[in-house]
Amino acid sequence: QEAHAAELERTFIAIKPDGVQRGLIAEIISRFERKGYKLVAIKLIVPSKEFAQTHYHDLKDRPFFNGLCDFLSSGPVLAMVWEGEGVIKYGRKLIGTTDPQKSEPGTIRGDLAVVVGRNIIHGSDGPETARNEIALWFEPSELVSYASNAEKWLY
Ligand code: FUP
Repeated sequence: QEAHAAELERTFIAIKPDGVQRGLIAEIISRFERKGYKLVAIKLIVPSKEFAQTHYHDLKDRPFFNGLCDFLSSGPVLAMVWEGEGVIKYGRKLIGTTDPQKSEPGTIRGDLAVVVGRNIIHGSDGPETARNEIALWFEPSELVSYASNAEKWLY
């Protein structure tokens, strides 16, 4: 089958400061890569608190909002865009549920995290969120389109 890269879905994935500090970058990237998803953007940045508040604006009325934004802006975050069929929903499956205690073994949070406030990774929860989060974290020029040899074996 011929792959049409432009039609493939994209999602925003971020390794939070706890995941970066714990040395889990390669482990997490590896899980998306081995699945067959394609990395199209990546950068390491320390977001400002204001930026964290924008990223998590949907949660602004929750009691943990302030602590969550302090935490996200407390150190380097590895921001990424991953591409592939079903990557938004399946990416969430790879990640596991919000609370690592409820995440199945085999998921990123299930295998690598213990509490909800330090759950090491973020992934967009739907197509509209994915679009908005990619636009918030990346300039269009930072998204790299390239042919991958694996695609003809994946699709
Ligand atoms: P998720 O989409 O799985 O990251 O979950 P949410 O968007 O609901 O929550 C975003 C982040 O808020 C979580 F990753 C961790 C934090 N959070 C808490 O600290 N306490 C809670 O009770 C729920 C979420």
